[in-house]
Amino acid sequence: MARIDDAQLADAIEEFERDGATVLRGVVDLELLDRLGTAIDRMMAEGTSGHDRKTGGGRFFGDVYTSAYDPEFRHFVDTVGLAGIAGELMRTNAVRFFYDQLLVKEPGTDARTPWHQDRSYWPVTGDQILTTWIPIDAAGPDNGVVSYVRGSHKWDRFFPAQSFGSPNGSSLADAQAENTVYDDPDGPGLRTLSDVHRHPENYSYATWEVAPGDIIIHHPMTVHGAAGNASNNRRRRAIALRWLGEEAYWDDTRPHVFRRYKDDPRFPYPSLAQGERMVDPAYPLMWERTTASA
Ligand SMILES: O=C(O)CCC(=O)C(=O)O
Repeated sequence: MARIDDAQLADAIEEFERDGATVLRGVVDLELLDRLGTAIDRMMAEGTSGHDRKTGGGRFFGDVYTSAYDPEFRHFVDTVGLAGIAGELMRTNAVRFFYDQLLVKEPGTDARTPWHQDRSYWPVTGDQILTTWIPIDAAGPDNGVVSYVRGSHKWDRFFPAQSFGSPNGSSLADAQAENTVYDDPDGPGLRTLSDVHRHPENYSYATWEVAPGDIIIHHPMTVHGAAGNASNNRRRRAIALRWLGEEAYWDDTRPHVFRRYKDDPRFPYPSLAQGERMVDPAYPLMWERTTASA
């Protein structure tokens, strides 16, 4: 497990449970991050994988499940040592790796990450699902760090998935012009994605300046989003690693982003029945609580 002292961990658990997001400083090895950064740059230069978009003056590049086919990404997932931290924050006894997502916002891109909840996109229910968002470059509000609506993981609301790839998801102006992005089925009112978007003053946000080595952690129901990268020269490369605890259950009743991988042998897909725990070779076990860590 990455090095973290007991006081730092206790503070992080308290903030995570109260706000739905927290930050940990200096927990990722910098050489490992450099190595990942080189792999990302190679992948972006090759242009043979990932999803590439040029929006505004800069590039928005991303990929999902990169670790399934690129050994450098797999090496990062296997050695970064964050599964134990995820286990402590989820208060679970076993942690499985769910998947990774690469999100690069180059200087000048106006590609906004719309406000959303992650669980809407996933075939999972349960409380023990967690994301570690790992910046490879220093990130802050000017180059598109992610912001979290404090306490939104406890709203008891479920917002259907919206397309990030459609034009109306690509910039704040587009989203405002085409309000389908933020049309909540519950209609107008407090605690909806559209209200967060239109009336940011109604909410409190957790937003951090982060440096390489830091990680941001968030709950699957926390409403979050990010601006484009408005800087001239500050890249924003980040990788999100998603983790599953014991209380995470397969839920194939709704549309979700993984269906597209079902018949593609390059990607893991589970053989789980509706409602089963996410215990499957597609989600390798990465950490188990021992008596010493209990
Ligand atoms: O990096 C971003 O812009 C968005 C990240 C995100 O939404 C996530 O990791 O769940």
